[in-house]
Amino acid sequence: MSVSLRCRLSSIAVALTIAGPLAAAWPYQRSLSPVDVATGTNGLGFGKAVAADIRADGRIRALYVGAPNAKVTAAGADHPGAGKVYVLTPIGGWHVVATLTAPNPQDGAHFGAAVAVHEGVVAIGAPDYDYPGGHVDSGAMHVFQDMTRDAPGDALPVLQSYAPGYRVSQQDGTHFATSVAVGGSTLANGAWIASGTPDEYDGDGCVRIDYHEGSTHTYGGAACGSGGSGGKLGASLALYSASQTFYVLIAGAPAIAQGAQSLAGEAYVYVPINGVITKLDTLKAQNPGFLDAFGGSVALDETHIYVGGPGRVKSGVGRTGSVSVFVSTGIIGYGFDTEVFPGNAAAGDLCGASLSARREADGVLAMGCPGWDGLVDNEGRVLVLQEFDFMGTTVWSQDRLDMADVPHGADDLGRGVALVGDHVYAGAPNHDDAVGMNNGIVRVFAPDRIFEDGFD
Ligand SMILES: [Ca+2]
Ligand SMILES: [Ca+2]
Ligand SMILES: [Ca+2]
Repeated sequence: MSVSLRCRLSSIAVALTIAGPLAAAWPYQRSLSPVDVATGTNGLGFGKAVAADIRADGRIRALYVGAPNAKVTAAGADHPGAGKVYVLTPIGGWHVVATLTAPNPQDGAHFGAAVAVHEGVVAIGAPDYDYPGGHVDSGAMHVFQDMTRDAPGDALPVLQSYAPGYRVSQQDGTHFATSVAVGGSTLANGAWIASGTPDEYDGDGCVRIDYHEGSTHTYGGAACGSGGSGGKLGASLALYSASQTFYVLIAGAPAIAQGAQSLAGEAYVYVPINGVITKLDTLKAQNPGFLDAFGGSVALDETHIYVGGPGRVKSGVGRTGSVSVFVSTGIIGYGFDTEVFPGNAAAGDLCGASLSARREADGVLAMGCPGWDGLVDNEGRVLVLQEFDFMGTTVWSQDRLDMADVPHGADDLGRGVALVGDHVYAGAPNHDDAVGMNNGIVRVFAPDRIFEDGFD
């Protein structure tokens, strides 16, 4: 015991002193692409949303990658912008194992603009779906399940539509399912599925949650922004549950004003009380300012809540974006802990446009900065932030993902991101491929050996 503890401390110390909190790099490993893209296709947007299904032992089962601008051909008719979600698995070598579409694809519905998955339960938003009768951009959510996830061995994922999870809005322009989140367990054992509708009630916004078990569901209620706030509640969501009766749901309202500062944003913590979604706490940035967009993204782990503010201003630099960290304060509620700004940053980096926390290891987080200018403007990047409790002081190290000499352009890398164990899957939806422009790609990164040891 004492030996392993000493090893762990020494590896952290080595990481801090040799690599330094800003200098460590996670080398590029590989790229993941869609396979069925026809010549002449442009603007697919593969990688705008990235979600990972993680096994109990920490291995990735499948990666779900949204391509919301994809054309879908069904019954002999083309539907531009109907959208797809590609299911990729490492089982048998990384490959596309399934392509999900809406059962009735619709032009411009943008299925795959939002994707969430947990224990084989997959929620997919199509926020620009038009409900029949001319309800433009009311939005829809589709749910699928991985039927072979619990089969013996490493069976390939087989996805099937889960009809009881299908939801629509019938109100024009609400953009229901702009965000989605899944928590709990399998559909057999009980799963929570949440959705955000930021343009409901003229942009006050709402979030909703349902509990699904087998073919039945229990509505857990809606929470909406205060009247006239225009806060766009539900623009982002994160959900955690280990119980059939309890969850923690985080929702961003990035357009709400703070005093005279418009579009400053805030985020809320919801829990069920007597089965009904109830606001527990309100999270705000320190010294909120105009255009912070605090709450543009949210994530959580065992003891932290993370709120991205892609418009937050780094002192002396400009609007780099940041992530604000909140920690549990006793029995209920969360308090501000610290705000992490990107190192070597510039205005327009959009850091915090996406976040992905490592659930099983407190204080490890990937932060997407899709507006970062490297060799090329707006090539984008991702930083991996890691909390160290070192000699009684909390330190957040920042590792960057290193493309090395891999050719790339203004790819928007980090628009979507998933952190799984010691791998980062970063969506770059504006990547140009051999077929056309802005079809997108997912880049995979993993740390070198010394940093992997530091995570133990
Ligand atoms: Ca539409
Ligand atoms: Ca930029
Ligand atoms: Ca491009």
